[in-house]
Amino acid sequence: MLSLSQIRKFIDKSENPLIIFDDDPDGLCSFLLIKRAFNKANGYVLKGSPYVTVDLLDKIKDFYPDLILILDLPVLTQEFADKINVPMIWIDHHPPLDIKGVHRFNPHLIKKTDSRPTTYWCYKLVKKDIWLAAIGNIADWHKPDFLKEFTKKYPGLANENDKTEDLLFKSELGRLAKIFFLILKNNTSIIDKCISLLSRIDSPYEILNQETEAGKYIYSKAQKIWKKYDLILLKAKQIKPDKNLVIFTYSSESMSFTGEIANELNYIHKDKIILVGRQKDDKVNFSLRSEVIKVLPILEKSLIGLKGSGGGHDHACGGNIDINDFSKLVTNLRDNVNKTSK
Ligand SMILES: [Mn+2]
Repeated sequence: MLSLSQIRKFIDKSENPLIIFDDDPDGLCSFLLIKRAFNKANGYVLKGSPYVTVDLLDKIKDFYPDLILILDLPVLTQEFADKINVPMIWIDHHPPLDIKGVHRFNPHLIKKTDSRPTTYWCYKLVKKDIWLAAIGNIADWHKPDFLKEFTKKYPGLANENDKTEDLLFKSELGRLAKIFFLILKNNTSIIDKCISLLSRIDSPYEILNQETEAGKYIYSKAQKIWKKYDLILLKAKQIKPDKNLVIFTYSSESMSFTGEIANELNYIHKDKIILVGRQKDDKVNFSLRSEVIKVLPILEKSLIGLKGSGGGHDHACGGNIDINDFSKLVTNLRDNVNKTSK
């Protein structure tokens, strides 16, 4: 595994790095930290898929990178790595995959239980823009050890003694995390514009209080999605638990909110297992959450024999499944949860 100072040297030496990152606040903040600190790098947000595959090769060629960084993406295929002939660095905090030809940085490789977000490590790498670091960490459900320093520098945005979930759902810092989440649900040209504005913006107050043109633009693009999001959230909040499971499904062509809705339901139903599914065509994309039980191994077991796949973290994971197998998945989850909690 590379050290952070080795990664720094790679980026210093590079003239045209390309950063491929996940389309969530952790991915976005990780990218912004590096982009702003080194004052170089093109960014490519990987929308709607956690997989870095050969499908990306054509797009990558357009950037002529001499270094590729992959941030906060859980899966990279060996076939993809084999086709890349510039140095490649993969900074991530999902269960690590052993792919040849890529330099990895992953906290799991040092300590199995360490899954601090990608933004956490990118902040250690650059040591500046603590506000972006705080947003990425909180959005990924992690209260970072530098929160006190953040609250001193940016008063009024968070209370350092609050619990992680209260920071996420009740603080201004949490509102920023939501804004970052929402802007990434826009179309690519709007996302690109938001990213370029975020690469130069000076403070979080610009966005929250809409103090500048850039801040206003970013806020308005979040606001537009916020309304659609709240309609779905309202329905989700009305769902009553069925024993230890809370299951909510909705159908939407354009936008996936399953992860975020699942987080919000988890905040309301703290002792339950949350399953949120979005139907699209003949598939259901879903997110699974629980604080009380490790849902990732349960999901893996429950998917056996079904037309679907999944992955993620122990307490927050997700996947997709053929619509005809969805009810079977629910049954399997219920059975496996009961077996585990006995
Ligand atoms: Mn992450």
